[in-house]
Amino acid sequence: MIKPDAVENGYIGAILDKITAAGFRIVAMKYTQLSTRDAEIFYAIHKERPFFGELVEFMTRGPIVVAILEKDNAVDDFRALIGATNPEEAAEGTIRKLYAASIGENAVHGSDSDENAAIEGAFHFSGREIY
Ligand code: FUP
Repeated sequence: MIKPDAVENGYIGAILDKITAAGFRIVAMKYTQLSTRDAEIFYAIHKERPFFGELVEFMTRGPIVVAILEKDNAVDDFRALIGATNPEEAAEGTIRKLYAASIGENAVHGSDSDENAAIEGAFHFSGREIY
């Protein structure tokens, strides 16, 4: 996901450029906005965390870009491309270092395992939208 902060700041094109330049193939993509219920379900794993309310508020405040990406070793390589959750700790040249302002508003989301990638892909897309 390209999150609301990055969309508001006009970084959709720059972020997609870095993603495709790094060798990822886009197999599904859409511009959409999460409802409160969508965000609560997507981030259910963080339900008990103190930042959950702010996270849901942030993720629903404007449109986002969602995509399914394909590549060998995609989960690890994408997490390397986006950098640490906290942009202050993200390596130079990573998407979060370049385009994110804070840990709460950190520009992009990447799945943390193949299993969660499949779950998250199915959350956003029907089979007919995946190419
Ligand atoms: P990541 O896998 O890097 O997206 O990070 P997490 O799954 O740990 O966190 C998901 C989202 O929760 C982050 F993108 C932003 C939010 N978060 C906070 O706002 N504060 C924190 O301390 C940790 C996460």
